[in-house]
Amino acid sequence: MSSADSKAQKRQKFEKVFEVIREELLTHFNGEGMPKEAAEWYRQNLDYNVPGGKLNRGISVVDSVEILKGRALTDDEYLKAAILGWCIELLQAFFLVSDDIMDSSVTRRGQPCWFRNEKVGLIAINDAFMLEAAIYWLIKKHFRSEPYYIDIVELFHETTYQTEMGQLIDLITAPEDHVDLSKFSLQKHRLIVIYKTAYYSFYLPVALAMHMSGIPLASSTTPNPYTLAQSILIPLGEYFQIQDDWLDFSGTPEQIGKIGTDIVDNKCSWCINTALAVASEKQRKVLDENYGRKDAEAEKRVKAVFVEVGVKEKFEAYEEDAYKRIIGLIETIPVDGLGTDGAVKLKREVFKSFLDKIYKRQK
Ligand code: GPP
Ligand code: MG
Ligand code: MG
Ligand code: MG
Repeated sequence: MSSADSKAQKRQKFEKVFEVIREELLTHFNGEGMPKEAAEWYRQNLDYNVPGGKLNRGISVVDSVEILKGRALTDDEYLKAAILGWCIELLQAFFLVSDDIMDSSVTRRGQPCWFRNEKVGLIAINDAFMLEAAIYWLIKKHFRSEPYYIDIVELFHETTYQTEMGQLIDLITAPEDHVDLSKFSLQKHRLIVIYKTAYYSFYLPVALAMHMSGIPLASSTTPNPYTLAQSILIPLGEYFQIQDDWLDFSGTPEQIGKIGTDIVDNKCSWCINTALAVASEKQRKVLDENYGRKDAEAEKRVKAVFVEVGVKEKFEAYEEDAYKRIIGLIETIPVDGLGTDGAVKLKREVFKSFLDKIYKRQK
């Protein structure tokens, strides 16, 4: 069996669990006496917004539990890991439905953004809240009697808060009516992306897998395994969001499933920061006059400067360097793993497999 086949099978198996959680959520919803048309709405909200992405975050929970346990999972263990994986996908859906309204985006995963559907509009805000609420309902149903129940609930809450802090600074660094490129910097960019993306996309899946595998949060192991995991996963998340910024500029809508909006939205993205660092006076003037304007011609002029200053070459060099640097961080874990109080070893492979999922990604 080729690795592409096994990847597709893995995805299919994971997708089957979505059917399970969707039916659980709808059965409960109906049990509350909700009208049929409301149940139909909720089902469409779930189907439209939750399962259609790359599923890297969700599947990484399952992969990480398998690596940590060092064996194939029992059916019950698989189901539990996959449910936590789907809880991250629900969190992601909650963020994306909201983010697309805030970024005035047009498409997502190759279809109109949820709020762009005629019948939906701002009901999308409540739909996003329901996607979030579903997480805690599912965790309670499936994990209430586990010793790590409160740890994972707190982890979801804290990670959500961090992501909202990141979204706040992303938004206020990109005012719609006032372009001032002198306020951007790679330092500011770094803070934004660590908070808006890295915690929920990279630390959360691995930390959930660590809890499920029995690694205690208050571990006497030095370094603390959760702190060590974070020291690798936050740089990994930063690299991922720099890829996202790069693809926003360079990817076609067919390729990335969304129309890039960063230039028009005046975003403090990696591309503009990289261009600003090397632009000539003349190029800088073009950027000042055209960045963040709701105008397709202005956007084209900005893109032309990005090409001229070699943002592509700089991204490729960044990607190689990031990969090597993250491998170096992974190698701070002892070859045979970091022993923990839970007797489960934190292994390099957890991080390597996550890195391999995103290295040189094209979407
Ligand atoms: C990615 O930003 C960050 C998020 C999707 C987090 C949103 C957080 C909220 C609290 C709503 P992005 O706008 O670059 O993502 P994309 O390019 O996919 O629109
Ligand atoms: Mg955004
Ligand atoms: Mg966005
Ligand atoms: Mg983006």
